[in-house]
Amino acid sequence: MDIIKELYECFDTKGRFISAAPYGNGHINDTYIIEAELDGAAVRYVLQRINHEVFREPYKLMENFAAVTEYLQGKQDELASLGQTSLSIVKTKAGENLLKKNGKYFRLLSYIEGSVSYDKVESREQFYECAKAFGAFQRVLRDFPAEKLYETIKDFHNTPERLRQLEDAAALDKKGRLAEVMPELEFARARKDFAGTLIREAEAGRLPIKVTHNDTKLNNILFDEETKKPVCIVDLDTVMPGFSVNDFGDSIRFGATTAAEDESNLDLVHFDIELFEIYAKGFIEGAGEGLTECEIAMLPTGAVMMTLECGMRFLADYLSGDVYFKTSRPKHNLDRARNQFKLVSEMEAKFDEMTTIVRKYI
Ligand code: ADP
Ligand code: GN1
Ligand code: MG
Repeated sequence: MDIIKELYECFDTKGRFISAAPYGNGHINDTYIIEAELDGAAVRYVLQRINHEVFREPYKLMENFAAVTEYLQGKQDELASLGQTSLSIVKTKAGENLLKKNGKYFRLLSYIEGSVSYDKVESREQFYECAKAFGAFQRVLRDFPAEKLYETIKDFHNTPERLRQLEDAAALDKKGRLAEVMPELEFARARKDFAGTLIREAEAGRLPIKVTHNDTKLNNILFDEETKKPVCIVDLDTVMPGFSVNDFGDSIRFGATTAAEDESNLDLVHFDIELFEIYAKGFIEGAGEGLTECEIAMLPTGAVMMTLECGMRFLADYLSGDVYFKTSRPKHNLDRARNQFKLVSEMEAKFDEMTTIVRKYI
């Protein structure tokens, strides 16, 4: 951990470094919790190595991160009324938001004390709170100048483009895995027309572009350990203009399921429509007046879209040799892809039910 101490000491902190340990279950960045000591009191920080293979312009990414964080700090009253707070960036001794060291990029955040994050929905109440928080996130950012935001990952939620990327990975078949995944590839191909639905709606002027989070899975919310209420939304790397229904959908794909995202026993993986209903209610309430009729009507499409897209991304990464998402076993990405596609099938079978649920809120 000497290297972490050295990195920590490049930042403008007052505390003396005590220890560091890997933290969280993010698939992209490397996160460490740092314990320091100041005048006999413990202070903690979160050090993150930004994955610059994924985020090709780390400085621009941090400009976004800082702009959104500052904007949210300016909305402290609105956040406080929701029981929430914003992140806070610790600058380097040179006054920068980002540290470049040995060709790698790091940022330091204050640790939000008394918080925890979850990789699986623990209770219906918790999922409802998560929904309200992600809904409110969009509401709080409704007047954020979108033109200030740099696109940190091009075509991040452009689902037709994600299908093209999957086709490219299949055509290259770098690791000779194509034959093994033909049923999954055909599953994705069969949904080519569906993949363009949201973009077509936007082009027709029916679906608005908003400032959205774009990575709304449960472990990107910190909950208060005691009250179990959301205290802070993290992982602001992908805050960009996007569709509100995708923020909704990404939470559904990760949370409205009976199993973890990487469960390999598909008999255990089911779409939970009750959790869908709870989340829909919370998200619509949290977003307030912010959602149009068309957005509400398209929430079920967002759910299927994000689940399909994420499955395609996992599959493409499997075909490319597991270079994007962190993996901890040989077929991890394939398991994840199959898991997401199982959910897609069940969501499709319950599409009319989902539609009836959201129509109650129009
Ligand atoms: P990744 O992009 O790899 O998912 P995140 O920014 O989501 O990285 O951070 C990984 C995890 O670290 C989060 O899921 C959360 O549990 C934890 N975390 C991030 N920032 C903070 C913070 N400021 N205070 C406490 N925990 C945090
Ligand atoms: C990644 O960074 P993390 O673990 O919060 C990914 C999301 C995927 C998710 C799948 C920048 O999220 O888009 O939906 O994994 N983030 C990026 O779990 O690609
Ligand atoms: Mg994360």
